[in-house]
Amino acid sequence: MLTRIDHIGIACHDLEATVDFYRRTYGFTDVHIEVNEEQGVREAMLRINSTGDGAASYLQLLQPIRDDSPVAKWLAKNGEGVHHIAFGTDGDVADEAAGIAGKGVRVLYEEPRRGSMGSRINFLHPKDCHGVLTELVQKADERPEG
Ligand code: V0V
Ligand code: CO
Repeated sequence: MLTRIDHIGIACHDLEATVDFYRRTYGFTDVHIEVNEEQGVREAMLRINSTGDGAASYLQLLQPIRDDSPVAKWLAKNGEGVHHIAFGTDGDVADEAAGIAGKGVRVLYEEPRRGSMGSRINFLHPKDCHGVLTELVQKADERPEG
């Protein structure tokens, strides 16, 4: 089941400057930065709630590290802005993706790939989702029971 908005992905030209904007303007100071070579990005996850209920949500700021990466291509066409939304699963992301594929929506990867902070991710094609690139996320600590 999809149980939350895990994150909103935002494409930017300058990761440090954009992180600084969110820090100064809203006070989001819990920042995790990593490089994802496969996805062609350097990204910052800004935790935006700390209610302690385990249902954290994030902004994901994305700066391309290669000109041929999906985010570089998108930035060249659209400029900075919202690039994708990501739903969090409460179980295995592969099962979730298979269920959605069965409804006729294109899932981009045959197997889940590595996402931020040890998560497993997959994407749904924006043309099958009313123009929204949609990501499915299974957090590192959300392994299915058993
Ligand atoms: C492209 N299109 C989009 C879009 N990207 N529409 C909405 N939102 C987006 N982000 C539209 C585009 O305007 C075109 O529409 C059409 O899709 C084909 O686009 P294209 O520019 O020719 O690009 P493609 O087809 O080469 O690639 C598009 C896809 C690509 C979605 C297949 O971006 C992709 O593989 N994305 C998944 C990986 C990704 O985005 N990684 C970065 C985040 P018209 O003009 O034909 O109407 S990594 C991440 O989130 C991580 C690590 C994490 O969360 O942990
Ligand atoms: Co993402």
